[in-house]
Amino acid sequence: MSPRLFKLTIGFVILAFISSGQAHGVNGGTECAACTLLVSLGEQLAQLHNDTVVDSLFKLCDLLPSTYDIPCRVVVALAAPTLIKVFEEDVNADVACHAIGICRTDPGQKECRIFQKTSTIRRKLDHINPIWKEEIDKHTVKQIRSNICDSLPVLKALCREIYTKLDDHLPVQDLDNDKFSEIKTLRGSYWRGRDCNDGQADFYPGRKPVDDDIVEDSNCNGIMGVDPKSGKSYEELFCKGSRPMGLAILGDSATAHFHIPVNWFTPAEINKDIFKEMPMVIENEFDWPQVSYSTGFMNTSTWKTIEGPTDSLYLRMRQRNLCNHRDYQNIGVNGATTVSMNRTVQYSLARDQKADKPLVVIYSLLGNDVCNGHPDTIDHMTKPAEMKASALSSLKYLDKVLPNGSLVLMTGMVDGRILYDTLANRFHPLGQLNQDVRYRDIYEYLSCLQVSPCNGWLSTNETLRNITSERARQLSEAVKEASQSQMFANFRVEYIDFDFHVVINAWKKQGGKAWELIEPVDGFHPNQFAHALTADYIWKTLEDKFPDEFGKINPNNENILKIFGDQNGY
Ligand SMILES: *[C@@H]1O[C@H](CO)[C@@H](O)[C@H](O)[C@H]1NC(C)=O
Ligand SMILES: *[C@@H]1O[C@H](CO)[C@@H](O)[C@H](O)[C@H]1NC(C)=O
Ligand SMILES: *[C@@H]1O[C@H](CO)[C@@H](O)[C@H](O)[C@H]1NC(C)=O
Ligand SMILES: *[C@@H]1O[C@H](CO)[C@@H](O)[C@H](O)[C@H]1NC(C)=O
Ligand SMILES: *[C@@H]1O[C@H](CO)[C@@H](O)[C@H](O)[C@H]1NC(C)=O
Ligand SMILES: *[C@@H]1O[C@H](CO)[C@@H](O)[C@H](O)[C@H]1NC(C)=O
Ligand SMILES: [Ca+2]
Ligand SMILES: [Ca+2]
Ligand SMILES: [Ca+2]
Repeated sequence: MSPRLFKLTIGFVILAFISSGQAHGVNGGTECAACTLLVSLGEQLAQLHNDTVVDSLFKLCDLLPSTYDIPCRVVVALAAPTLIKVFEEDVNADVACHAIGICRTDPGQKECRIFQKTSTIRRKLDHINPIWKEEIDKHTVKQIRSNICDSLPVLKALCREIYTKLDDHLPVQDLDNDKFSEIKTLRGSYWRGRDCNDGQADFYPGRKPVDDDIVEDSNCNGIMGVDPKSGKSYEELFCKGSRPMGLAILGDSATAHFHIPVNWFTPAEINKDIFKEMPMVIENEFDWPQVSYSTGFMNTSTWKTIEGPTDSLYLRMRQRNLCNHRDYQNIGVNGATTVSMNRTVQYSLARDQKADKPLVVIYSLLGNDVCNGHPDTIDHMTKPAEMKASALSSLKYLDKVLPNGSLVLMTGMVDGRILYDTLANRFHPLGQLNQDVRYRDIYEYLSCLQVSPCNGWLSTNETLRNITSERARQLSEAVKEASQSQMFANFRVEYIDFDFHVVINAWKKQGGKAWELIEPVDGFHPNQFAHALTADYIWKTLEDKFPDEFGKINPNNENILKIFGDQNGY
């Protein structure tokens, strides 16, 4: 049984949340976590529906969208003989994944387990169901050993796209190479304003209008043509004096809005419908920038696997001036640090210093500089001097690409102690059915496998959590120093603290509880409700501190609305 099969199919989930680019752990690491998660899900489904584990897993595969059901069945078929053997007895997912060989105990490592030794779950004991027998026989004989990307045609296409083109965080489909796309996913219009002409590289959101957009809409804001009364172009009439500005954010998974649908991991809620959105979720790297606090613009009622209000900095800027329509870019990358921002991520920002409108750039790296999965986690945290130098390098780069009159806003890091404090003793979705897995258990398990997204904060060791927060505070200070260390020719730079307690307090005032603001599956990211509140918090901070930076409310908004309606949408 090839562990890579797991990694590429359902294991995507775990892989993405363990932040890209990090070590893959010990004792089977990521693949082991994915296997245990999946088998445990099968076990719980078996319990709910009086079924066997293998039957449940096959049925689960049948619920997946067509691209994934075949690889899923291959994986299950390969694992089935072992699973049937171990589930003839009362064992649990840990034991099963050890038996399959995906989880192991490497020399010098301690054994990692989520569950108690023996299962207390009551379900049918496994045996070979004749319905699956043929499929199981076929695959055990065949033994797929070659690279999964080459072995299944469906995955071949997917692998190519995801692994080669997405590495640079640019849209996968972009015919004119202007860094804007006509499609939604794969870093398309869910991430950056939709390209209104993908055959012309000088037509894209955010540029100053070509020939005042008399005949064509070159900046994709839906405003074009000539006012018959005055003979002036509408761009000149409605936008020219209004100080239009775009919004871009450089950041991490909190920026991109990482979200794993909780109903995928809630056995009682599993049905065909909730998996329909899986292709979209995977093509977006498990991120939801289209409803995020920075660049969100869509209503979550579009999907079944996310809920909560949408509010964003982009929407606020657009509301202030409709000329800003579609001028947004979300450059959030899961796992990004200050160092990777300077080395790679920032280069995917699209802005032409001469041809484009000024930009408000948010630079916000909330945690990965102190978060890693290493056992000696402190040694692997970014050092303050390194933080300052990288942040400063990024600012110098921005000075080469941002149009004059831009604004750069840098945020500090969050204090992640809030995570452990609010979640540790609560049940994780995986443990809700049998009340047997708490967040504390998940955190320890991921630490044990050395694949934790953040050993420092997701730790039972309070001293370590405190040390991590102290480092985060020093790193925030380093960013602040970088922001104040010199003047830049083309923008003003400002620093603000990112105080998540303000968001929590706003939520509590509405009668909510802190844990309700955290992503339930990963126990690590802010969720949709938190995003909407964050938009309000950051926007108010900006308006309060820099009241003159965003121009006045455009007095022509109503005229634009009247003549151009939804401005060609998104
Ligand atoms: C589970 O199914 C078996 C036969 O497949 C049946 O004998 C048993 O009564 C069922 N148990 C429940 C609780 O429905
Ligand atoms: C989102 O859609 C729901 C139902 O379609 C509607 O009630 C709600 O007002 C919408 N919210 C926004 C912000 O448009
Ligand atoms: C930032 O990135 C550039 C380009 O890769 C590199 O030359 C520079 O040394 C980096 N700065 C720091 C502080 O690492
Ligand atoms: C951790 O920090 C908190 C808040 O500053 C403090 O109350 C607590 O005593 C500290 N705990 C340890 C173990 O250092
Ligand atoms: C907690 O973490 C600190 C800092 O890494 C370490 O010195 C200490 O030994 C740890 N305590 C326990 C009980 O593991
Ligand atoms: C940017 O604009 C300001 C004021 O509009 C001007 O003083 C400054 O020289 C400009 N900077 C550059 C690099 O063009
Ligand atoms: Ca394009
Ligand atoms: Ca274009
Ligand atoms: Ca236009």
